[in-house]
Amino acid sequence: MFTHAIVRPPDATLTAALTSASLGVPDPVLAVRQHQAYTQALSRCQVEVVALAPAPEYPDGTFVEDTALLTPRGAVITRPGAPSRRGEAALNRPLIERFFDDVQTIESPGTLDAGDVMMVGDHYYTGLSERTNQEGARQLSALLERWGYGASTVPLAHGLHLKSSVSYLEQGKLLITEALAEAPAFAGFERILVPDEESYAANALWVNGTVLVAEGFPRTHRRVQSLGLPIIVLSMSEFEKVDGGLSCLSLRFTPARAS
Ligand code: CIR
Repeated sequence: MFTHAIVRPPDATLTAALTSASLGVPDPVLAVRQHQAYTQALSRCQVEVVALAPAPEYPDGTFVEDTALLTPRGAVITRPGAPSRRGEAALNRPLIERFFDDVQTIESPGTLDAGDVMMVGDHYYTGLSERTNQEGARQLSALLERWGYGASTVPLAHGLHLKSSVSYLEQGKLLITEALAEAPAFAGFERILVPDEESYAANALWVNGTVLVAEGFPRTHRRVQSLGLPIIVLSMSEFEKVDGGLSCLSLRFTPARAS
């Protein structure tokens, strides 16, 4: 369960965000509306939402997930793989320090986007991607193991981040693309397949028993609902244009402070 979420609303500079998609330029006004619906959905899931101020110097700044990994035992400030995003991690750090006593940092030459990190109970899977290198994953594993967690890596051949292709829905269930479904790391899970033509829908977000899903992917919606999980469908068109998904837009956590 999570009690809090950190978000940062998008602003006009979203049009300059990094992208590999060919879906056109995002409309920042519509993106702000979609983000408002997203924050309302988090609130409906019993999460207290804390909003960072917009950061026009960082066009990708709304994708706060990549800048930190927040665990029940401590926080890790990442070193994002895209040079244009590196300053976001330091920018977000002071807010994270308000909620965590133990705050660690990924150091150069390590790179890590937390969109590559999937929490499954006490174990963390880290995707090795264009953004997250071996050294970043090694540093993260060492920190997690110090906190008593398990850690392992998953080589990625497709998608921006690990969680572009797989989402943990709790109770041993993974929502996963056909391309990643046979990865040995995930052999022990119940795998709910996302059809190829709906692959964007693999980035869903379990929040306190409800699953946030992107609009326009009915087959995936039915598969999640058939697990007995309620869904909230959200319009994500403007974020999809810049490779962003539901998980990217927030950091979910429960504060870990002694007092
Ligand atoms: C980027 O390329 O970094 C952003 N345009 C999208 C980041 C998406 N983040 C995520 O999946 N966690």
